[in-house]
Amino acid sequence: MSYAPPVDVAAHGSYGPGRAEAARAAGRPVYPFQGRIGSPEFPAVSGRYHLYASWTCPFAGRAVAVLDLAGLRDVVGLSYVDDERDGLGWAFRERRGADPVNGFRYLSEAYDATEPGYAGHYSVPVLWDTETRRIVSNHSTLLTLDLATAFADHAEPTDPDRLRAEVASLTADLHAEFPAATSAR
Ligand SMILES: N[C@@H](CCC(=O)N[C@@H](CS)C(=O)NCC(=O)O)C(=O)O
Repeated sequence: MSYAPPVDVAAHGSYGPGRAEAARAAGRPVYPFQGRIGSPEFPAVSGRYHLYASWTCPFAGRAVAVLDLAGLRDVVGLSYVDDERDGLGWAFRERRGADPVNGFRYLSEAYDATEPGYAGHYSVPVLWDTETRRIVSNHSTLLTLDLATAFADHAEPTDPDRLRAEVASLTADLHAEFPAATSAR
């Protein structure tokens, strides 16, 4: 496993809106990969798919929350890109760990593997198919919906009390961390 080099904005610039704008200018969806789990191309098979997420992205966080709530941690893989990026986009570094599936150093490699020469936006979350070695979806709404519904045969039965202690502990930590935000209640 290898890591991307440190963020280098001086060399690569910032990750700006340019790639998303290029997609729009080309009349292409900004989130163009929209395969559906449960379709003939992407059947809901345990162990076949991997979610690339980011600690910093609320859309990715929502997909990760669904993995937990649906009891899919052993069904769909999960790893995280680094929290920061330069003009080369999301990357795998020591802070959040290497890419355990493909050994990519940059998430752009997943996009290029799916569509050589891909000129659009490099976003997270990304749902990757380990069998066809391509992105199923980078459309957060659709992929999150599929995670919530398509693996029903594999999901743990929902137990509303299962996460209650963890939620209480996290809530207590958040109140301690942000007393001003919660004291008005
Ligand atoms: N609306 C998007 C949400 C995904 C998104 O906006 N991801 C952001 C992070 S929250 C991203 O990866 N942006 C590229 C970047 O900042 O490098 C979707 O439907 O997938």
